[in-house]
Amino acid sequence: MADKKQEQRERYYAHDLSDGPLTTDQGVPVDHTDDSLQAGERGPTLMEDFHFREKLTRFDHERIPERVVHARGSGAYGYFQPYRSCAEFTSAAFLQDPSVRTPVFVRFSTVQGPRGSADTVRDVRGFATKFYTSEGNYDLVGNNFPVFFIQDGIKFPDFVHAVKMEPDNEMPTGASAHDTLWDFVSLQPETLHTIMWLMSDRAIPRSYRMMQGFGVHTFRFVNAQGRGTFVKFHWKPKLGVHSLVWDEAQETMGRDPDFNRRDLWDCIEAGDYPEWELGVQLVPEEDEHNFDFDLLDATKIIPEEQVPVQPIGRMVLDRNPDNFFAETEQVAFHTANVVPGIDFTNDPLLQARNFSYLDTQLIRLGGPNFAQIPVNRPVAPVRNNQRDGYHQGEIHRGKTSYTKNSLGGGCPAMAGADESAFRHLTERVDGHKIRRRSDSFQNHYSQAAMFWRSMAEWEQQHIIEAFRFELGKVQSKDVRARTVDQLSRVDHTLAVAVAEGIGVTPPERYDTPDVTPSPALSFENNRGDGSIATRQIAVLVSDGVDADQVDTIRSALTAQGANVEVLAPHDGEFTGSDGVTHPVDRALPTVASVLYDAVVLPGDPASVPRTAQDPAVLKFVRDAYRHGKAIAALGTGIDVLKLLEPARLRTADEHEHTVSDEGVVTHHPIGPASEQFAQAFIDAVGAHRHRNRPPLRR
Ligand code: HDD
Repeated sequence: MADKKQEQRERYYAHDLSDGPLTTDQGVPVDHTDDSLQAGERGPTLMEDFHFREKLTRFDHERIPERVVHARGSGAYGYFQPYRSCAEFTSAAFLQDPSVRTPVFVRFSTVQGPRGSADTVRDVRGFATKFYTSEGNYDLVGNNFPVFFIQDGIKFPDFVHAVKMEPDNEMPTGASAHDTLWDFVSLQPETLHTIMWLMSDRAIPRSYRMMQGFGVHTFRFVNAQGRGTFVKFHWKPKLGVHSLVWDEAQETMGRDPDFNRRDLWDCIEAGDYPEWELGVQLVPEEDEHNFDFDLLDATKIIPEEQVPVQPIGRMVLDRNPDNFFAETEQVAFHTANVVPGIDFTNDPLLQARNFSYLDTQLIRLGGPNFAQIPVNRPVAPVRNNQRDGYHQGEIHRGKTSYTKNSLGGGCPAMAGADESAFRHLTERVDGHKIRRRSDSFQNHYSQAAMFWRSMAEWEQQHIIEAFRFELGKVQSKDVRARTVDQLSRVDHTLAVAVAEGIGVTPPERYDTPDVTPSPALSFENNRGDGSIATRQIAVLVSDGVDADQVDTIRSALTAQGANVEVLAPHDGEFTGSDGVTHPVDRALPTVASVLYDAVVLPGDPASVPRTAQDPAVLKFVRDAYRHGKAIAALGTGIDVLKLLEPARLRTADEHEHTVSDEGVVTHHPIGPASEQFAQAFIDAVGAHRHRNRPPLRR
């Protein structure tokens, strides 16, 4: 459905290339673009070749500076629709009418790596949404973590210098496992809560479509009566929150550096539109000081158990951009892009952001007119006296560009009382000029400890392994020891486990905070509804496998919205046990287990399937097993599985039908997959990952 934003974009589409001949930038037709104009066949190129000069000049100027952080990202258009009116809390027009869809553009990103870095790095993910509302653009520039590394934006350059590639050798790319980051962390305890998130599997999302988003700061809603309410924004993905495992994430970087980008693009192309629910935590102004942390401190969450998240609407992304550079690269977000009904708080991180984003766009997009770039254009009319500057694309008519004027009839007029103008919340502010962090910002360990204690055992184990990986790559022994000492102030067991892995003397035991866990933080409580929609499932075949089994399991899975691909040693076709040929979707050498969520091993009615002799198949299945993915084996397909020698795993024998153990679902009888088997496998895929598998013997 075309919305206002789409109608606007279409007005800016370049001329159709099929509409006429190649031209210069001046519209002059060109009939030859392969040879430059030369004086004689082997002579020098002539200066007068304006086409040659224009073509080269334009090419030389194609690049713009990448974003100083969040350089790598992917975006999509869609819409937001509220469930009900939020008038009680905010006058924002896009949160009033459940029948109104507001167009959006969302850009997801990693933070540390440059534009060309891999997707599946351990990092925070940006989750920035531009709402093209009837009252102007509102940008919710969030992340997939609800907290940030620092409390005051004046530290942002320090933090970013520490986490980015080191300045002497520009390493590492897209990674935080290096000395300068951990040096910073070890000296700046306010980073610890967010560091716990960074070491958790939240930092390696399976898909942008399967991660939460957070506005992070406490913002303010303001209603028509001018009453303010503190608000925290949450995006919850419909498909649940799911992650990769670290080993898998690392291999994925090589197999498909565009893993998350491709996933987003392909799903939208296929009509599997990603969806999130917008929720809010609301705190009345009079309750501001009822918490044991400061609402203005961006290193803290309000536990959901304390203030529940109320769903207020949903967002669907249903259109890929037409041009990456024009749209995804040039989109300019800014925390200060707010609309009537949404306001700031004094969070010093937010205040700094309100300066930084406009400032960065001026250099990145080459001047002050970037709001005219189609992706940034509001659908609300723009009327003002801003003029000129680089890349002015509009022709402002008339003589007056100042307020007040009489020659222009006093236009543009100020918004009247009946028009919704932005009005800053009236708030009394009183204080001494002071450069000092408030005492209410000084508790850096409690919520780090709360996060740790809210994790399931396997999540804690992954966090320990992540710390060992990261700190194990830090060369400075002092930095390692200092970080472990900091961890010991969060949780002694954690600190000791990390210390043991990185050759550091276990730190002393401090009094650690006594905290109440927040179950809402664990993956265990964010799995979604167990749907397998859009999961990628591989069926490994070779000549001779039972094509009936392939068909029945494929139909059962696709009926649930999964994407099934038949993989064979070569592209083209495979011959089933019935002698009939069937299409292959992909050749095994072009893919890998890490690109799929689950794997199916059909059997060969005559013998052990030939897949059993293929090292690529064995690696595929071994990786799927190690990464906790659902595995289905039918008939003699079970023999392929057994080659891995999983310790203690139970599989169906010839007297049994379906057996499901830790996400490994086996079905003995020869013949098509039964409904019971298909359902057991669907449940296993829906559980996403099986964390308690016995290890492989080889
Ligand atoms: Fe930021 C980009 C999110 C703190 C300064 N930030 C940027 C993007 C996201 C965030 C998602 C990418 C937007 C896009 O896709 O174009 N940033 C956050 C969050 C923060 C945060 C959730 C903490 C709550 N940022 C932060 C601070 C500062 C900045 C404290 C500076 C004082 N951020 C920037 C920036 C960027 C940016 C330098 C780089 C490119 C851009 O703005 O457009 O201005």
